[in-house]
Amino acid sequence: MNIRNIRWSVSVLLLAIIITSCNEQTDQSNTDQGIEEKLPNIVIIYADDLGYGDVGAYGATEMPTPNIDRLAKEGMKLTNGYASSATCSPSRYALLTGRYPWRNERAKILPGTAPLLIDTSEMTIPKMLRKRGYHTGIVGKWHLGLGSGNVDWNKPITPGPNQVGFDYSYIMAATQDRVPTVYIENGDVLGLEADDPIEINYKENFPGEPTGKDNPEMLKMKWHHGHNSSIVNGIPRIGYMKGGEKAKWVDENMADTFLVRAQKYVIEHKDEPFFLFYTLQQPHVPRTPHQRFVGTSGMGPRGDVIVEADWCIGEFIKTLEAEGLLENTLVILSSDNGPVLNDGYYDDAVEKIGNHKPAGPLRGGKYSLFEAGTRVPFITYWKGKITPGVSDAMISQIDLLGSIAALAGSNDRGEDSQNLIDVLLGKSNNGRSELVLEATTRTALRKGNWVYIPPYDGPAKNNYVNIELGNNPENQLYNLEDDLGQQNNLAQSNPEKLEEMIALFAEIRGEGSKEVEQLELK
Ligand code: NG6
Ligand code: CA
Repeated sequence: MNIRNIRWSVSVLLLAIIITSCNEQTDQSNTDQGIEEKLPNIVIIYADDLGYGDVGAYGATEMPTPNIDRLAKEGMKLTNGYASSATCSPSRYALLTGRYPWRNERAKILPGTAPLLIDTSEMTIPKMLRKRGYHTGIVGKWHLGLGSGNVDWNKPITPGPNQVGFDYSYIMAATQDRVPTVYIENGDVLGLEADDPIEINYKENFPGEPTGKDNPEMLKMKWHHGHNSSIVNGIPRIGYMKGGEKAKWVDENMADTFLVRAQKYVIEHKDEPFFLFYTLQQPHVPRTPHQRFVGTSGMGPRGDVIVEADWCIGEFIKTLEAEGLLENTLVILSSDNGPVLNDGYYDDAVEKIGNHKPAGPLRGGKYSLFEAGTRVPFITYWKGKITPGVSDAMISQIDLLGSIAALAGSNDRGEDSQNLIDVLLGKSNNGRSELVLEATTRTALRKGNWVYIPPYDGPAKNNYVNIELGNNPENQLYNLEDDLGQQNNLAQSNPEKLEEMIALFAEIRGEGSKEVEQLELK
């Protein structure tokens, strides 16, 4: 072969390689487009402190929740669905990252000034979906920290939701009972005026500013424990705030404000696959139903805001329907932790509870390692796609990343996230075989129907909130199959099972299996 022939052969080879790789690219983009056309929208509706027994579909009889009940009846009702922790920030962290919250020692209830809890390099549901061509948004409660320490609320706030995968964010920074009491859209405080800057401090008050502790005459809602710092709209909060008068939210309008933004988001993004994390603030304290919901539950503000939340969910679903999106949208509804009645304000939650059982048949509540701390309503709905049913498969919110990734054709996974998309879609009853449960700094293990709670020295009960925490200096072992209410500790009578659970717990939890409770009680 002479030199010309060699050159010619090399050219042909190169051309062939180029053509092949072009074809591959074309194929690739065709495939992507092909998938994208069919990719369903995904909406996660996430309530705050809604208990397992707080909705009709899970047994509530004393208060109407027709819209949530309809989703459960026409979709999948999961009876063994868990939040990843018995409080908010860790549950939200785990939901978005697919990673157990106890792997991140900062994943605890955060003050309004906490830096961003999610590392910007971590995989998250919105990040994963964005790579698949989704538009991603969050409307509602955030409570995952903002900035990198010492946030200046008067400048663009970053990093935040927009730096961990959300294209659009309309949030409250922390909780309704924590300052700053303002809405933040894509990092900017809305309605802020330059001559009235916001200052926030969680340690000390600003000179001359009234507080819930010193100025009870200014309060329209009284504090019971904690919640005695700055007063906003007659409600005493956690943390001190000065300035930002025009930017402050109106508590009674919050549900409507978030609903309208969530609806607007859907309408604006209906022509592309979208992911919306719609994070309701109810029924967390302070419970401030809009006037039109006052008295609708007969149970005081806590019941009224559940009725209000249910209404919001109904209106939101109507928007999906009106936009012709119901057949192409997977809706997942759940709660960040279990229920609490008195969580720091006198608001009749205890007095007017009547026969209602927020935890249903479960023991404990918010903050508790018993079942009601983390087992929550968990419903999936997709018109025409999910055959209505009830599933007792065990699933955790940490599995949403892996499951949604599978649905969207992504290989991204969270560290602890399992692909349980078939469970969510009602095609399989094979859930997790085991799950680590968390409440504040404590963890326990569920495997099959067995729950093992290691010895913890902390108080058996939080007397402020009147909830059993699950602490006991002895090992606890329960069989949920015939003891859903965790009344019979079988640790003594079933040493073999106990040993097996202790060994598995130590294997999964490592050193953390020996951590002791450091309960934060204010
Ligand atoms: C607690 C608050 C409680 C609530 C909770 C966070 C006190 C005494 N209690 O510290 O009212 O705000 O934090 O709830 O301050 S969560 O659902 O966001 O985790
Ligand atoms: Ca919560």
